[in-house]
Amino acid sequence: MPVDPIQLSKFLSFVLRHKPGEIGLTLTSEGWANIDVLIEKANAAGTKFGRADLLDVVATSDKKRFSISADGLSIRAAQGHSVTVELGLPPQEPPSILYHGTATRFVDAILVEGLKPQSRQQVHLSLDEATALRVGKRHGKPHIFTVDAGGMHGKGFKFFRADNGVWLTDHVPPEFLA
Ligand code: HQG
Repeated sequence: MPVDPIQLSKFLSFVLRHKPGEIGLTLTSEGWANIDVLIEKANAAGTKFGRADLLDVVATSDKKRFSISADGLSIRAAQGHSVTVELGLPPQEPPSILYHGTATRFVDAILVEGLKPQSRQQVHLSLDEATALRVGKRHGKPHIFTVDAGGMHGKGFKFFRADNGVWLTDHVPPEFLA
């Protein structure tokens, strides 16, 4: 039976970001899974796909959600983890402005507490408003915050750029939000 790439992408996101143990998989501390082992464990757990299916999803993922290691043997999620991983990304100077899309019902709490990673490892920030709008719409009626990333960087906050261009930081205090 042909593999549905969207279903496979969701499955890969689930095991590589959140629940590797669900199929008996172990990630390295940097979040990598050996591709052959991943396929074997997934197939044993009832999700059937092959290497070509996986590489096709990696290549066609709209948000470039997955990265393949330099030696071609391993795969990891570029961002979005709830499991503890150390992606090993170098801190970088962010663009002066970044965006965060959320739902209007979260706005009051965010203005008090700032942006928190919630169930993920870090706060996710978008390069452009259109992307932030799409992210916000996943949660309900969207609201876009502008983040003074340049100001934060000037105060020593660290920023990281995931392989897919999403910007990550630990926490955005409310004074940097507009
Ligand atoms: C909100 C998707 C109340 C935050 C996207 C967000 C992204 C607060 C929600 C990536 C809060 C968490 C991540 C506070 C933050 N009080 N609510 N203090 N601080 N929030 O899904 O950023 O399709 O964990 O605004 O494209 O929406 O999965 O994070 O609404 O890049 O590849 O708590 O996931 O990519 O939601 O999305 P999420 P996110 P994928």
